[in-house]
Amino acid sequence: MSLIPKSHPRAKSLLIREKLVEGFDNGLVAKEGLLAQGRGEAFDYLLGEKTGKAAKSAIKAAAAQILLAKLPVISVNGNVAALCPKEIVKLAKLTGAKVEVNLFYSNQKRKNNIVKTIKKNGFSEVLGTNSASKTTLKGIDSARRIVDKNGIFAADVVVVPLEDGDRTLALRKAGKKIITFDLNPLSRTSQTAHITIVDNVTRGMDLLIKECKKLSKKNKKSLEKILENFDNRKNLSENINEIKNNLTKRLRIA
Ligand code: PTJ
Repeated sequence: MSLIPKSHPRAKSLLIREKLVEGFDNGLVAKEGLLAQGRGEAFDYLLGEKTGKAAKSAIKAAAAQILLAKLPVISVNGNVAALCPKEIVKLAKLTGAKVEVNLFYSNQKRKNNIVKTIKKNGFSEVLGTNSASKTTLKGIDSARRIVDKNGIFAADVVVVPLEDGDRTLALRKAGKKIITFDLNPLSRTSQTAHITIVDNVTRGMDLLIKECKKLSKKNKKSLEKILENFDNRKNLSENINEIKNNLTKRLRIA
């Protein structure tokens, strides 16, 4: 049972933190994943712990991009498996995307635990643990270079929540469209991806599912139009303005 009172002004953030700790205790999350969450929390605090206008427009572009994809793949790491396994499965089922486990701090046991979690949430074919279909992505030194040749390697669109800059760049160089969730609009991943959703993955993933449902009724041309009108650099600077405005507002109230 959670020790966090519902009345706590930042209960939501503390509950997300609990999910991560639980994920660590259950062998899903790397120790470093707890630190990554701390970094994310700091940016979320600056954003006002809400999904801003810029994030909503990135979510719309991401939905259009996924719906236009021939072979979309969602890359899952320890933090994502702990924070939103249900949503990953929902998104994959809705859009026909594949799901692949890909870890920075690679560890077979943790990979198996993550696969089990995704399966328990209703998705049976999780890629990333079959050594027969393993291949290597050029331009990365970390364990993230090992990918499935029928998954990330073959994908035209890859969703990489909470990613590192090296793989984002390598995937981009390999000709794939990259969508990421990253609360830090200044990170290398945020700057390198084609579409960066500057939002907590725990809020944004649900909104992405809703947007995919909504846009699935649109034709190809209107989806392409949404993408034409989206500029990631501009969107990142809008996110920074939202942070600035939020901080100015808070200072005025104090
Ligand atoms: O499970 P593994 O081995 O693949 O490891 C995964 C982590 C997350 C530990 C690894 O990818 C890592 O070291 O990530 P970073 O570079 O510390 O964090 C990536 C980005 O995610 C940072 O810019 C954080 O601000 C951001 N972030 C952290 N938590 C969230 C987040 N973005 C959205 N939602 C979050 N909940």
